[in-house]
Amino acid sequence: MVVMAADTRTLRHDWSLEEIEAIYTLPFTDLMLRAQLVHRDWHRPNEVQGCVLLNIKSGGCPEDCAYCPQSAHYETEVGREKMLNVEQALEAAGQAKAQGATRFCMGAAWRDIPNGEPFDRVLAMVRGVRGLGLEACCTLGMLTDRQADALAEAGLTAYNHNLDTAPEFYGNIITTRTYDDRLATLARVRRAGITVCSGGIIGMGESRRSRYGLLRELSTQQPHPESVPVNMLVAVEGTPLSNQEPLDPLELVRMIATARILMPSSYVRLSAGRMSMSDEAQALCFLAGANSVFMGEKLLTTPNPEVDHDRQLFERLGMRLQMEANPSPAEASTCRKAVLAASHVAP
Ligand code: SAM
Ligand code: DTB
Ligand code: SF4
Repeated sequence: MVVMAADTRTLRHDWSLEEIEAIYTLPFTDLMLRAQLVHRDWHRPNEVQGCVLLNIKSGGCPEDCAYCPQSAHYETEVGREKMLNVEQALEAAGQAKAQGATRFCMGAAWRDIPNGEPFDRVLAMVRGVRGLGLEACCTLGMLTDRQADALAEAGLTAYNHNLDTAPEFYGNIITTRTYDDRLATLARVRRAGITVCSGGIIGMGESRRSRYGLLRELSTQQPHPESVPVNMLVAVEGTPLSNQEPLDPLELVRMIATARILMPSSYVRLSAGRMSMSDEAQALCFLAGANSVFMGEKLLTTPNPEVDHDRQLFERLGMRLQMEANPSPAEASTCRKAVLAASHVAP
C-alpha cells in the first residue's frame, strides 16, 4: 500500500485531506506501525516531556468558546480570580521543576493581553521561569506585534494558541473571534521568533472530516508548529458542551498517530482528557507518538492524574521523563540530530 511505503524522514507541508484521511483510517496496527517508524526516526521513543500548567488569571473570559469553563458567557463553578503575582508563579514553577517537568505553561483567561502592569507581570514571570532553566510557554489570547516581541525578548520559548478544530466547524464552537484571528496571532508569534504551540480538541461533536481539516491546517503551516497539543474534550457542567457524548479513546489515539506522521519533528502532546482514559489507552497514545503530557493534579481548572500515578505508569511502561529542557526555541524541533547521534545512524 502506498501510504505504508512512505518516507519517514521528509518534512512535508502539502498534505491533502485525502492523504490525511487515508492515514487516519488505516487499519489500527498499520497506523501504529507507521507512527512508530516516524516517531523513532525523530524522537527518543521512550521519553516523554513533562509540562506543568498554571492558571495565572482564572475565569471571566469575554470569549464564548463552548468547551471552556472560564468563559464569562456560561455559569460554571470556575470563579473569576485576581491575577497571580510573580512570586506565586515562580513558586509553582519551582515545584514543577522538582516534579520533573521541563516546561512550564502559564495560561490566562483573556481575549487579548492587557498592556501595562499585567503584561509587565507576565514578562517578569517568563524571565523567572527561564531563570529556573525551564522552557516557558504562555497562552494569553490574541497578542500584538509589540507584545510578541517583548515576550520573545523576555525569553519566552513557546506561545500556545490552538486552532481547536477545522475552519468549517469553528463557528459552532466560538463566535467571538474568527479562525483568521487565530491564524494572524500564530503568524505574529512565528515572526517574533517564538516557537508555536498549536493544536486542538476532539470530542466536541465534530466529524472525522473536521479532524482531518484541523490536521491539514496545522500540517500545512511552514514550519510546522513545534508543539501540537491534542486535547480530548473535558465536558464541564455549565458549558454548552456539558452533555456531549464521551469520545472513543481510540479516536484520540488515531488523531495522535496521524499528527505524528504528518508533523514528524513536532512534540505531540497528550493534553486534556486523561482523567477519562485508562492507563492502557494512554499507553496506546505513547505508542502512537505522543511525547509529552501535562503533569500535576490540575490542568487550568479541571482535574488531571496525580504525579505519583504518572510516575507509576511511566515505570510500568519502562518510559522516563525528558531530563533537560530544550535550551533554545530552535532546539525544540531539532531533536532528530540528537536521536541520530545517539543511535549512530547517518542523517
Ligand atoms: N485564553 C487562551 C486561549 O484560548 O488561547 C488560553 C487558554 S485555553 C484554556 C487553551 C486551550 O485549552 C483551548 O484552546 C482549548 O483547546 C483547550 N481547552 C480549554 N477547555 C477545554 C476543555 N474543557 N476540554 C479540552 N480542552 C480544553
Ligand atoms: C492545551 O491545548 N491544553 C491545555 C493548554 N493547551 C493550555 C489546557 C487544557 C485545559 C483543559 C480545561 C481546563 O482545565 O480548564
Ligand atoms: Fe477564554 Fe481561552 Fe476559555 Fe476561550 S478557551 S473562553 S479564549 S480562556
